[in-house]
Parts: sequence; structure tokens; C-alpha cells
Amino acid sequence: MQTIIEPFRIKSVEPIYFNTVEERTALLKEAHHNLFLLKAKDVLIDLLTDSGTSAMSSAQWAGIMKGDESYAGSESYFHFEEKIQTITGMPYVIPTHQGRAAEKILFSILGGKNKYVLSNTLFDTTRANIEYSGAQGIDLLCDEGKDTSLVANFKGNLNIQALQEQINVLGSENITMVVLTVTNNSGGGQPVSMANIRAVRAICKAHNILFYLDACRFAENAYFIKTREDGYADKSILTIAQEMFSYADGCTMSAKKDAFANMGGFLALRDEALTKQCRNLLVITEGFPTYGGLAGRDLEAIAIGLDEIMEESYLHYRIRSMEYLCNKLHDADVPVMRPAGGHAVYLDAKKFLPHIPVHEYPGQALACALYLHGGIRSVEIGSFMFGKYNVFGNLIPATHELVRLAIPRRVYTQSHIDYVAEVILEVFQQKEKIKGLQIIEEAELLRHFTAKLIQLN
Ligand code: PLI
Repeated sequence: MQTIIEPFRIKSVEPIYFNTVEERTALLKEAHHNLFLLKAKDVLIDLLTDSGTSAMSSAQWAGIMKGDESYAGSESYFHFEEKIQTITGMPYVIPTHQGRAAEKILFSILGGKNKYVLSNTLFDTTRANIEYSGAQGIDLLCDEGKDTSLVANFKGNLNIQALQEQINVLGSENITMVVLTVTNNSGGGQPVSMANIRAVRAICKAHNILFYLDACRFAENAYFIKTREDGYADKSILTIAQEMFSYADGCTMSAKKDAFANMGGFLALRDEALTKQCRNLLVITEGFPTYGGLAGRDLEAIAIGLDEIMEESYLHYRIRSMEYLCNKLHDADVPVMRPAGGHAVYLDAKKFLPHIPVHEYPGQALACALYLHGGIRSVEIGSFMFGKYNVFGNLIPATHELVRLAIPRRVYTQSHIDYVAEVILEVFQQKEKIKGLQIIEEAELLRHFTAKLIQLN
């Protein structure tokens, strides 16, 4: 088989600054063992997130120059609106400065005390916005998704039986909505099948419950459906995406993922009355309805990016790149989540560092070790990010202790990825030397962004 090459040429480059292990040791200490607190220039390979970190195309940069910056009725808005309407089939489109702003607007209106939002897995900002409104988020991931080493096609699926049971227990009138996150970011970037989307839709319809998609990575999800689900091999990504959205009442989307944009997001809806309420909030928190939280040039870049993301040569290369890194690690016995996700490879820190108990945050300890050893920045998705405390102040751990290596779109080449694999293998060979961490300062919500930690001896 021929090598699958990057389906682009590079026209503009950014330098990477090299530093030493000694320098990184001091930098990590200064950053209180929290990689969010590092300066980006001190990172060699930045796999913290695939959000807002994509390389834009020459067509997108040209769009940036064309952006119409009119306060009201910008041409760029209509381009943006038309593209989203075509993909989602939803008539009402609300631009926001990023995904969480769309979530904030939606849950300010639909959330509130004694309400519930059910999901395959809520992303952390979504959960935070739900909880901030007084409502509660409940994850109902399928059993296959909970086993990090099990190879299955659609590990992002929602557990349909659990959904039915929760509806019976909570009462449909108390359930604000069901949200399917596609792909399931916090659950390993694993896809959701069309059959699962359809089944969720049927249950929601039967119980008169709203059904939304968190659509940040809809194109990667559509590619998985095309390549793994019967009946979709000959369909275009656009057709598959249109079918996915056709079952939903609305969606939130961060355009910083599957739209190749450095900033942006939107809320798309079918309900006119709810749209009016959302736009009222938009005007006081984000901006006028035809720009929301964005400049005209951002709207233009997103509209173009939404087309580019659905190109099959791109998606083929994208998904294959994840498999390449995942397989290299798996072949060397490194515990990785399998199969590879759509935007990231996830290390299973509990298995990687069995000598570190969960209350000493093995995921965060591993992420710090990758930075120290090779200047790679990753992110912990485990008890540091999602852990809570019980009434006695003891940690209630997250389901998994993962380290996510999120790959920015169109940014790194195969040799960068080979280097990442080498660093991980070297760290794996010396894993016993890695020590646990203790949190010494933390915020109430989304603590992982700012918390300070110390290394235990
Ligand atoms: O970062 P925002 O506010 O544009 O989007 C929030 C958001 C919502 N849903 C999902 C599934 C996400 O992955 C997401 C943001 N993800 C980030 C920042 C990430 O690093 O994965």
C-alpha cells in the first residue's frame, strides 16, 4: 500500500524553539505542574488541544481579506448562515465567539434547578454551563466505550437502555434535553453510529424531549460512519452529515475544531420561539445577530473551513494519522485507547502508571513527564479534570485516567508524530521513576485550567 501523504503543501511556517530537560524542569515547576500555565513558546510539540490550533488554508486566508465587517447584514454572515443551513438543515443560525458561548446561551434558557441533561459524555464546558444554570448533567456512555482496550466501531454511542431507564426514573418533564457529543471527545474521540443517533431520536420523540448534537467534530464522525457502518460507504460526507443533523432539534458547535477556524462557534436551531430567546441573550452577551461574537472575517473563514473539512482526501489522511500513532504505541505495548479516536490518541494513565493511585493524578503526572522528557504538551482527561469531592473531602475519581494527545489539523508532519511516539516509548521504559502529584490550589469550576500542583516524593 502506498504511503498516505499530507494532502497539502506548506506555504508559511512557524519556528519551534528547542529547550533542554533542565530548562523544562524549571519551567514545569514555575507552571505548578499544570501544563495550561506554560508559555506556548516553551513547548516543542503542542498537543494540548486540536481546538483553534488548525492551520488555515490559502482559501481561508483569502476569505479573511474578503470578510465583510458591517455591523448589520454582513455578506460574510450570509455565507456562514447558508453553509450551516446546508449542512444541518436547521433554519436558524446564531454565531457565537466559540462553542461554550453557544452552550451558555442555550442552557441559560433551557437549564435550571431540578432539570437534567443526558448525554453519551458531556464535554467539560458543556457540563459546566449546565451546572452553572443549576441543572445536572448525566453521562450514559455505552459499555464498550468504558473499556479502553476493547476494539469496537462505535465506542462513543449512548447506552440506549440506560437512557430509557433514566427517563423512567427522572420523568421526561424534568429532562431538558439529550445531547450527543460527536465524536465523543471526553470518551476518547470515539464516534457515534447513525443507528445510535436514530435510536436516541426515536426515544426523545416518544417522550417529547429535545435532542441536540454537540457537533464540534461532526465531519470526523461522519467519516467513521462512512467507513464503519453498513450502507454508508457510497455516500458523501455531506450527505451523511445532513442525515446526522436531520434527527436533531438543534446543535451547538465549536468552529475551532471541524471548521479549521482559530476562533468561532454557533448554535443552530429549528424552533423559532427558542431562537428569539437565544438571540435576545446573544445581543446582550455576544453581539448583533449577524455577527454574534465574531468578526466578519471569522465568519468567512468558518464558511470556507466547513467545506474543506468534508473533503474525503483530508479526512482519510486525518483519521489514518491517528491510527498511525496509536498503532505504533500499541505495538510497543503502551496502553492506549483503541481504536484511535478521530482527533486524538489517548494514553491510559492508570495502566501506564499502575504505581500511582488515582488521588495522586496519574494522568497529570504522565502529561508532565512527556513535557519534561520531550517538550510535548498533552492534556489530562481524568480525575484532575473531572474529579469531584464527597462530603468528607475525599476524591470521587473520574471513570478513566487518560492523557490526550490531540493533533491540531494540518499542522504537524509525520516526522513530528514519529518524534512524539519515540518520546512516549522512552518515558514508558522509565515509567517507575514518575511520581504522583497533589493539588494545592484549585477553582470551583473547570479547575484543571488554573489549579496548582506539587510533586510528591
Ligand atoms: O472551546 P469551545 O468553547 O469553542 O468549545 C467547547 C467544546 C464543546 N464541546 C466539545 C465536544 C469540545 O471538545 C469543546 C472544546 N474542546 C476543547 C477546547 C478541547 O480541547 O477538546
